[in-house]
Amino acid sequence: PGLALLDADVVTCRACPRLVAWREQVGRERRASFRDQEYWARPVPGFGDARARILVVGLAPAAHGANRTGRMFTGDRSGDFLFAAMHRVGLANQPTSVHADDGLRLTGIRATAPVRCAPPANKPTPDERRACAPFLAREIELVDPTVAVVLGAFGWAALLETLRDLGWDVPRPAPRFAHGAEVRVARGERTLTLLGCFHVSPQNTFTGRLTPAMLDAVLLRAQALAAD
Ligand code: DU
Ligand code: SF4
Repeated sequence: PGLALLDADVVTCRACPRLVAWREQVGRERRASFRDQEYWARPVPGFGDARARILVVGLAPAAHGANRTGRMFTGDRSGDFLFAAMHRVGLANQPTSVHADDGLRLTGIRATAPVRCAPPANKPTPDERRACAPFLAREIELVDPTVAVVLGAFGWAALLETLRDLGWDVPRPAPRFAHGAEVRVARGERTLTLLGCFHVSPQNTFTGRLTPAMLDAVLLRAQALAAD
């Protein structure tokens, strides 16, 4: 029930004028290329296991990926790369992710983003990041993961800031993002381990900066930590 309420609040949000305009403009302009489909063009909620031990934190919906399909990481090459890896390590029931009703189910893992609307050039402003942060905070409180796989420096900084706001003992200055970085924070008895990973965007995967083996290794490490 908590997550359903969160999702309802996310998908109706219009707090960022620039992003509301952009997500709807992209939808209008590109709807013709995807004639048979509804273009989502709204904020995108988290997707996957409500009781996930592992939370994947990206950046924001892609204009023609999640902004089109309405499901996080779904419908573009970033999602193809990510969900194929989840399937290889046993966290997803199928390797492909085409549209929001394709039967994909995640077990033990959930995908989300610190900004829920597609931003121009994949670059949200600091104000937009701060406006959207309460949704990530609520998702963390509801799901209560023990591991966060963080795809890229933007998500890394946004997640650490949100965790600090939630009372986790995030060091100052905040730890820097790196592929392979592993940072453990605590709040009372609870711990959360952040694992840094290059983003699954084509600019990283086409160039070999992030290979399937590298992503598999991060997910396997996340599973090992989650099993502790
Ligand atoms: O109604 P539903 O979205 O299929 O979710 C039913 C149930 O399955 C809920 O507890 C979330 C969970 N789930 C999941 O584990 N993995 C998914 O990818 C989607 C839903
Ligand atoms: Fe609302 Fe977040 Fe979208 Fe801004 S980015 S309009 S806060 S859902």
